[in-house]
Order: sequence, then C-alpha cells, then structure tokens
Amino acid sequence: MSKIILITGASSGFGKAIAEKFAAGGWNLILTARRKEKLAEVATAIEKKYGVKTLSLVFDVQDKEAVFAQLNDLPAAWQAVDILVNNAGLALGRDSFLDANIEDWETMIDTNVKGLLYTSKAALPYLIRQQGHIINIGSTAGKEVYKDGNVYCASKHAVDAISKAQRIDLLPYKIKVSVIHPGAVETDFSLVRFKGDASKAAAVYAGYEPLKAEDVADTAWYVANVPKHVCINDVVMTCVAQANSMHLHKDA
Ligand code: NDP
Ligand code: 8X3
Repeated sequence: MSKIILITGASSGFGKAIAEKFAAGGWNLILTARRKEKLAEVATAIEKKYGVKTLSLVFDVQDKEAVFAQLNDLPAAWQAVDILVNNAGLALGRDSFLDANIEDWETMIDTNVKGLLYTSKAALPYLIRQQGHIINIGSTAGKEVYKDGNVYCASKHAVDAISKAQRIDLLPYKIKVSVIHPGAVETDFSLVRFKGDASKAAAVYAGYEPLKAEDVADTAWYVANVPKHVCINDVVMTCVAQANSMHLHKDA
C-alpha cells in the first residue's frame, strides 16, 4: 500500500519539489496551501506524471479554526499519514528592528511558528497511529541571527526549539522528528520577502550558485528513508558559496 505524506506550502518552492520527489517514489500526497489554482496545477501535473493520488486542502496555516477543520476529519482513505512536512512559511521584509513593520512581524510569527504548531497538533493523532515522522523546515536563519533578519530569524529559531521539544515529548509514541535547515535556495521566497520586487529578489541569488528546491527535496527524501530505528535529527545544508547565515561568497 502506498504511503502518505502531508506537505504544507505545496503550491511552490520546496513544498512542490518535495511533492514531486515523493510522488516519484510512489507516495500519495496531501497537499496544502492558500492559492487554490496554484495548488491544483501542482496536483494535476503530479497525478498525470506519476500516477499517484493527491488530496488538495486549501487553507491558511495562520487560521487555527481552518487548520483543525481541514485536518481533523480527513477522509478515511487519507488518515494513515506517515509524514508531515511543516514547510509553509515566509519572510516579510529585511529591515532593522527600528524600521521593520509590525504587521510583517506578526505574519511571520503567525505563519512560521503558530501555523507549524497548529498543523502539527492537528496531524498528531494520525502520526501517532502510524508511528510517523514530522519533518520541519527551519533555516540557517534558525541557527544564527543576521543583520535585519530579526523576527524571521526568531521564527526559525523557534522552529529549531519546537523541533527539539517535539522530539522529546513524542519519544513514547515512536514518532521521528527531523528538521532541515537550508541556507539560500532560489524559490519565490525572496520575491515574497521583498513584496514582489523582482530585482531585489534576483540580487539575493546573483554572483553564486544557490541551492535549488530539488536539493532540499532530495534531503527530505533521504531523511524519510533511513531505516526505521534511525532518526536524522538536524540537517544544516548550504550551497558551496555559503558557510552560514552571515558568510556568503559572491563572485565579483
Ligand atoms: P515559496 O515562497 O516558494 O513557498 C512558500 C510556500 O508556503 C508556498 O507554497 C505558500 O503557498 C506557502 N505558504 C506561505 N504562507 C502560508 C500560509 N499562511 N498558509 C499556508 N501556506 C502558506 O518559498 P520556499 O519554498 O523557499 O519556502 C518554504 C519554506 O522554506 C519556508 O518555511 C521558508 O521560510 C523556508 N526556507 C526557505 C529558504 C530559501 O532560501 N528559499 C531557506 C531556508 C528556509 P500559498 O502562498 O499558496 O499559501
Ligand atoms: C531563508 C534563508 O538566509 O534568507 O531562510 O534567511 S535566509
């Protein structure tokens, strides 16, 4: 019987790449995001290419009621969730503590931290039954704070801490908890961060070869497919040009 992976933020970037990777491995997919049309495009293309089943759920992870309403009563055929990937997230702005916009701070905390908590809690009954696996998407920003990264970095430090807490508290249930912390990866991330400013977004990835969403998906696949008695706790991955949040070498 095919396994089931639930991926938040599957309409683009890492979420979409992880969906494709697992579909290629024969997994059925529960795909979630806010943009219904984008999500439908991803689901339709994957079903056609890989012949797996998908269930698309459209909700905002910030909306506690919606998260529980959508996940509490999954159709019977979709309840055997083996893996939850908490990937939905974003950065908004890159401004000093003085200049940063408070609504941006709130959205990052509500999405990256509270959304991850709601989704984890809602999916937990299924994961407990399956002795499943939570894979959280952190960031190098969750390992070191960088200038003007303030609340985005804080939200990803929270993901790091929550992952450690989940790993401890879920030990009796034999649930694995892994966290993948990528450095710079070229996706829509910077376009979202800079609110549609394509030249600012492109500048982030100029002068070096950043990671690709597929690199993160390959890592998620590896982490998910180690033997049953093994749990990869923490993966920090960067492109060769990057050492950590603060040190990135760009060619002139
Ligand atoms: P993208 O912008 O390409 O994808 C973000 C995904 O999250 C989209 O599918 C988006 O879907 C979804 N999403 C955002 N907000 C919400 C919300 N409130 N409710 C539900 N879904 C939401 O960026 P990435 O793929 O790069 O980012 C994925 C994760 O990886 C994020 O957590 C990000 O912080 C993290 N990350 C990114 C890095 C990078 O350099 N790109 C590096 C390290 C970590 P929709 O808009 O349709 O809701
Ligand atoms: C995304 C990577 O360096 O922009 O989490 O914070 S970075």
